[in-house]
Amino acid sequence: MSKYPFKDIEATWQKYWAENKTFKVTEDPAFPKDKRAYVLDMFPYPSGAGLHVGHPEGYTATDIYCRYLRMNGFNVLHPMGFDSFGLPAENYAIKTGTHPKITTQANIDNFLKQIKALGFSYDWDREISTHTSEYYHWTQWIFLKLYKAGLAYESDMPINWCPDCKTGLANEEVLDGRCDRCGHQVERKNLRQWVFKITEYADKLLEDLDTLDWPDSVKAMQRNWIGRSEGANVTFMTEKTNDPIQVYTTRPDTLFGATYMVLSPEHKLVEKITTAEQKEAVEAYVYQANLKSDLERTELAKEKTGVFTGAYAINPLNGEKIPVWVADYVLISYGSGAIMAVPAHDERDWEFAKKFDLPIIEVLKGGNVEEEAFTGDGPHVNSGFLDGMGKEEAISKVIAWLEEKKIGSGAVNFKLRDWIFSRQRYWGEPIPLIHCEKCGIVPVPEDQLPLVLPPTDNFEPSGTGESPLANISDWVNCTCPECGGPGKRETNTMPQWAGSCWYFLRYLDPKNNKAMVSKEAEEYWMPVDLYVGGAEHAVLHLLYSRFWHKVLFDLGIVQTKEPFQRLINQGMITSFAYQRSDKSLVATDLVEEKDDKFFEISTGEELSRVIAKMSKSLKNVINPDDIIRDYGADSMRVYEMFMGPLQVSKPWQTKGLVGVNRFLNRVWDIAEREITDEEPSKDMIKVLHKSIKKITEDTRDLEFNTGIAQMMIFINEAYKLEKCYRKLWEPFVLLIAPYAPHLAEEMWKKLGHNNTLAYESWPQWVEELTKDDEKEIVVQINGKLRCKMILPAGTSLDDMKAAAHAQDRVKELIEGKTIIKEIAVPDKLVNIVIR
Ligand code: ANZ
Ligand code: ZN
Ligand code: ZN
Repeated sequence: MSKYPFKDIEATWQKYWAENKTFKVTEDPAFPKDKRAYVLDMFPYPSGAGLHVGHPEGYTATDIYCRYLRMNGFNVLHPMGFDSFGLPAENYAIKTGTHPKITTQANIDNFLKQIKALGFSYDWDREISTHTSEYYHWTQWIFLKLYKAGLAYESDMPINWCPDCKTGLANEEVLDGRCDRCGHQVERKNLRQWVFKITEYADKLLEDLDTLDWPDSVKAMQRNWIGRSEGANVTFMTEKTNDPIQVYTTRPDTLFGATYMVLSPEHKLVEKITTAEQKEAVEAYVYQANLKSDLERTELAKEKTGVFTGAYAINPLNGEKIPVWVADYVLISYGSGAIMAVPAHDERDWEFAKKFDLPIIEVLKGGNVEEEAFTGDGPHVNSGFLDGMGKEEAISKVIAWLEEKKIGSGAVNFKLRDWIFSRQRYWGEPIPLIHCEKCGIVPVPEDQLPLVLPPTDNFEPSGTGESPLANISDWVNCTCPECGGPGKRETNTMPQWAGSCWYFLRYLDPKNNKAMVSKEAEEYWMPVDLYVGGAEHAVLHLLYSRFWHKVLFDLGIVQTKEPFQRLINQGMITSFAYQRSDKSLVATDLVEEKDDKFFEISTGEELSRVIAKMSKSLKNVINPDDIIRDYGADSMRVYEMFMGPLQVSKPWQTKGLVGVNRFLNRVWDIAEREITDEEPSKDMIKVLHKSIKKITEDTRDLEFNTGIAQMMIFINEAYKLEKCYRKLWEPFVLLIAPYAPHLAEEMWKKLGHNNTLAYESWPQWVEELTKDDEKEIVVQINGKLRCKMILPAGTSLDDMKAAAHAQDRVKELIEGKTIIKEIAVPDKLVNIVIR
């Protein structure tokens, strides 16, 4: 069979689409609101490694959907751009001295070449890159809007700090307590920071999740991250110094079981209440705790540590004197940074009490608190006026009691922390603020934006906790816009999240230099109807962008409360890896396959095949460029969609890719046959209508793998015909077009059309023609007609007999009789012979 000329075909059509701007889209008022669609991909960070196979997965899915929508009369916005500020480019600059602007542009060019080679139907006139001043002009403008709304503040906060890289790190840049760049242990360091009050939006961010068509798992992750809990603040007094210690508890009903208290090592009272004898031990402990990350400190599995302060506090409920400890499992950043410990009913407290031999008092019945903490519900005991009550009742009773006595009150707490927004780095948006000795902090006037990132070859961080921008004194020293006196620019930059918080708005009106987006464009397209991307963005990007959007909404700048109406997470494309019996992995190139078994070449050991992430060390990384070169973009597209449902993770199998390529070759083979206007057989018409129905529904529902399976069924039948029937082929070419657009355009041309098929009408099916024929079957017993039944034409003989036995009349007549013989005639009758 001929290998179809995908190289020529793909190059030709990519050129055609680009030259004719086939996918350029405008805000055409002729399309009513329900015929407009905004379909968005998570834009890539243009890394030096280029595109990996995960990118085309989501991008192909949205592309198929967009092409399908266009053919169904929709005006479709489908843009692409680059998230191009960020750490790797700056690291590379420090290592090689190449300016990040140069590496970033080179990487973008490479990504563009790769993305364009896949034939996606983006409107390239709307391309954006977040590192360009035309773009970050508006990132800075939004920052000022948030600042002026009182949502940005300066604060000295302990943050993750790598002493080796001399920079602050975001939480997501710390892995297992170590620096993601150099592996050095991360410390906590107080640094001056710009912080956003995302916590002011905690309630809205939580409530509006209910309005979104998002995967439940992502919603659950956002809910957990926001972490709303209800409980009470309770004040304990220290015994000698008479200082109030406020604690936050979700279980005020367990107050009678509080046998000790814990202050976080950073708590303000630690120094004050610690006794002279305990001073040295406490100071040493506090110093050690400072070196650990929050994650290390709170991990359940970690051995608990702590020291006694020597001080006592009084339980306000029963007047008992309880010891006050310092322990790092209590975080300063949550609640009030102090807890009442109830070892009988809290796991962490239980472990701590066991280790330090502190009393465990049961206050709810139901478990064995000597063995483990009981966290369930049950009647209260040892609890005075709460005895006998269940959890909920006891909680409200005790809160009422605390409120009456003015020693506590009901309280709501969030896990969500304010968002540390500044970075001590070069390759990011400058924060447009000026420090003036006279006027304080002064925003850069809007008409002076963009505040351009100054060029420099000195990217090395200073080590003082300042960004490299602090070294550029020409830039730092400026005039205060308010008083005209000397001012100093803010030298921290924004984190990578800034640009991606709002990029979907810029696509709507990318060249506007008067506003971030015109009201008309925003009203025309928003919200995003479908957003597809990886699950790793469940909290950070998707939470940050919802926050900015809500602020912009409250300021009247945008008109939708939520940016992304529907979200789909694509599954990860994994790979196979090979495992020895001791579970160690063998690189793919050291393995041979014999009779579906796998062996390590050097030792002959049989290996088991397992699923693993693609990785350089396992030599199982697939490069999209190689696939496109050897099999073509259409094969790559169809294969990635055929691997399985979009949302699940699935292993790459080159065998499967070859199979898809063979399928497209067969399609081409049919297209090369003599085209005829003769009427196809009735059976083929039926196959066609069934296919139109199935492929339409599956494409609409983003169930591309089963849609492709139906195309294969159709091609199996069409392949048996000698000619290419126009009546069958025109609709089929349109059906496959979203999936294999280059091939389809070429076949459309062969059918005599001289225009792109991108805006042809999607084929329609006739319901009648999708139904199987039905036959009336006669059922006889001993040759005598007893009843009739309707079955699909071509029902197998066994199924016909079974259907006959299911008839009530037959059951009745053969009861207690012996069946001698059963005869079935296809599509006609069943005769049961009994005695
Ligand atoms: C007493 C108690 C008894 C608690 C009990 C739980 C069970 P969530 O539900 O996650 O919001 N806590 C409070 N502040 C803390 C801090 N800064 N660091 C570490 N732990 C802290 O957690 C609230 C519970 O976590 C609080 O309720 C408190 O322990 C602890 F049977 O108080 B509880
Ligand atoms: Zn480091
Ligand atoms: Zn001033």
